[in-house]
Amino acid sequence: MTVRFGVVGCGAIGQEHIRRITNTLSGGKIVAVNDINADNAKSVVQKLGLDAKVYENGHDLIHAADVDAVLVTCWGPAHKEFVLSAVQAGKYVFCEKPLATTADDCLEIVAAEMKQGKHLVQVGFMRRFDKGYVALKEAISAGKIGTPLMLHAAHRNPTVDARYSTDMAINDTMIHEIDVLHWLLDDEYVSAQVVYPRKTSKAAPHLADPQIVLVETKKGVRIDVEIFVNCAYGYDIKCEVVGETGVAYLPEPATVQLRSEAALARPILMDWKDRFIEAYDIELQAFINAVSTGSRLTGPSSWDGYAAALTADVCVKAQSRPGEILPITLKECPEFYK
Ligand code: NAD
Ligand code: ISE
Repeated sequence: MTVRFGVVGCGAIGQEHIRRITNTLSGGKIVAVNDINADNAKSVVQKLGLDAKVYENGHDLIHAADVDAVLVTCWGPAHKEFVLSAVQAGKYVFCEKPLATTADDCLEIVAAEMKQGKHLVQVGFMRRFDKGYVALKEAISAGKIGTPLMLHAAHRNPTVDARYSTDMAINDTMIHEIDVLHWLLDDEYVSAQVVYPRKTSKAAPHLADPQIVLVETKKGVRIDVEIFVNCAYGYDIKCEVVGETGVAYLPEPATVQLRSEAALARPILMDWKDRFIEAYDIELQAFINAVSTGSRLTGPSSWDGYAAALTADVCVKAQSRPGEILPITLKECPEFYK
């Protein structure tokens, strides 16, 4: 069965996903698009030569009889409205991160999904599908470094636009680490603390950059995450797990090593679109495969969306109380999501 997609939000990542479903992946087709800015939706249809209907209203798109699954790629604050509407209509939905901007809104989605009695939601935390993180998890689970004790991570963007605010370092950027690191360690977070190093002169006056978030897990692993979104030199993602008998590193992306002009060099990617291109393909292909065969979705669930949102809420609170350690208390995970 071909999965017929309706897309809400045709901006940067919406267009990326539309392109990959249309040109790269198998088993999916874009049949409907919507954007609050109708010109965006129309121009995507034209630009990509889609045979898709443009809807003025996202809810009409969700309820269209020929839409099997909804791709929510509009801006974060509108995610809840469309995910909830899709779930209530009994439709599958792939939602870009964050699932919703507050933990309570995520719980509303969780409740609606459990009421349907079926797993309908996958959240776009694509790093769980990245081959590097998968290999790292396998190495840790196989005991190659013994019991994990510490984890050092960095999330560096070359630059951000003027609208990027201090809290976005957590709920837009570090939210990827929040999701992937506890999955990697098979653990849960119990506390968070934020400290601020010297500020880069490249950041806008309103933005604290870089930041360091220190998190502790239930098993006692200490995690430090550096978020540096005006690092200037590239899009660089680091993860190093220190165990009792060894250290495991997230592999670097495969770029060509050059010996030239008296230097040994390897290029560094500049854009998230390129850094995780394969992971985006794999996560969406997994979604399409599950929907078309009616099997259970394998990607991050709405519960994972809730866990990330709650953790992000605490980290954002910790930003305004530098140095203070704040508790992270998740609700008990329902059997439905285990
Ligand atoms: P963007 O600003 O480029 O695009 C957002 C689009 O949504 C715009 O075209 C806007 O007009 C539209 N929109 C806003 N409100 C809407 C509404 N109520 N109804 C319909 N359309 C609406 O942003 P983006 O970079 O594409 O980000 C979109 C989402 O994807 C965000 O939640 C972001 O966090 C996420 N994202 C995820 C990744 C990742 O690595 N997984 C990368 C980038 C963005
Ligand atoms: C963006 O929304 C993403 O999700 C990228 O992966 C992240 O690196 C960037 O900081 C965010 O703004």
